[in-house]
Amino acid sequence: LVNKVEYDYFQYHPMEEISSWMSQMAKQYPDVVAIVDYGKSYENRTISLMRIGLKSDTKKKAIWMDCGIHAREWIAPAFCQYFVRQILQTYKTDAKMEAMMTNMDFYITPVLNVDGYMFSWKNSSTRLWRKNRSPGPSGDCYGTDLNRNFDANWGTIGVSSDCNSDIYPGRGPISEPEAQAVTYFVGSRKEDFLCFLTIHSYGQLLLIPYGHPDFTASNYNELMKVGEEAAEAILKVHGKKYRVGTSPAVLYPNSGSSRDWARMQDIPLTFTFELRDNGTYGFELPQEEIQPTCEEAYSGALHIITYAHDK
Ligand code: ING
Ligand code: ZN
Repeated sequence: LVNKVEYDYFQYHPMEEISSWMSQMAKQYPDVVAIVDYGKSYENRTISLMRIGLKSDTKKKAIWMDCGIHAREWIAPAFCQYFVRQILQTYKTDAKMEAMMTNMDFYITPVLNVDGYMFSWKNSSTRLWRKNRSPGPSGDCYGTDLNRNFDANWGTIGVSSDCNSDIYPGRGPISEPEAQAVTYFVGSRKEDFLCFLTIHSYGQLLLIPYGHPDFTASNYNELMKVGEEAAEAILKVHGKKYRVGTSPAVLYPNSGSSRDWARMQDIPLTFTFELRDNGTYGFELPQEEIQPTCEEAYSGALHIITYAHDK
């Protein structure tokens, strides 16, 4: 008999452990959690999401959340796992969560950029890898920035044509299998999605569309309002300030992001979360900060999701 050790949500986990955690959760909650394999990475690894929801007689709406589109942002996969645990822990006693899990399915990808995430775990010299692992056109450079590769004003701003750059957008829109996986999965049921949340670090920001300064979301005011309310909810948990706005207003412009693509598909509430910190540790956020970061981000995400559900 093997002693069942509790999963530690407040440590960073390598890909193998996250994958077995996913299967474990599906086993533990067979009526609520299903694993859906929806793509293959460049290096032919499976890209999986967790579909979480309660049975319902009526057609369900959906929430999208992906973590780990950028390899080095380790706090993001940790957050997706925490989020899954929280919703599974609360729905039995919390009527609101039970209603949301009845009316909606949560589609959660704990690690989207599987190859890059594993590469960032390889050794200390690869720890800060950001992109996927596909070779560039010249053969001696690797990786496309998956958050520049989506079909949303692709290649127009905030990118570099140098394939050694961290913001190389790829050979063309959705040239990368990881971006294709999201595009085809979400695109095939885009009417269902109320909300699209993509989780990054760092900077403590809630970013709304669009990354290109020439375009404004038709529901810009709504996105700002819901974002500001989410930032207030975050502030209340541990006093951390998150700024809200479009990428060009808050930091710098960009193109080809998954958030912008999702908004262009008419998914109304699309946000990029930039979790802790503000640059003290950056991508190498100490493990002591996993718990407070997850707690505050959960509160912010839940505000947006609740708004989407009740609307
Ligand atoms: N930031 C995102 C990136 O793809 C972003 C989102 C875009 C932030 C533009 C600000 C401006 O660059 C990270 N940290 O990956
Ligand atoms: Zn990122």
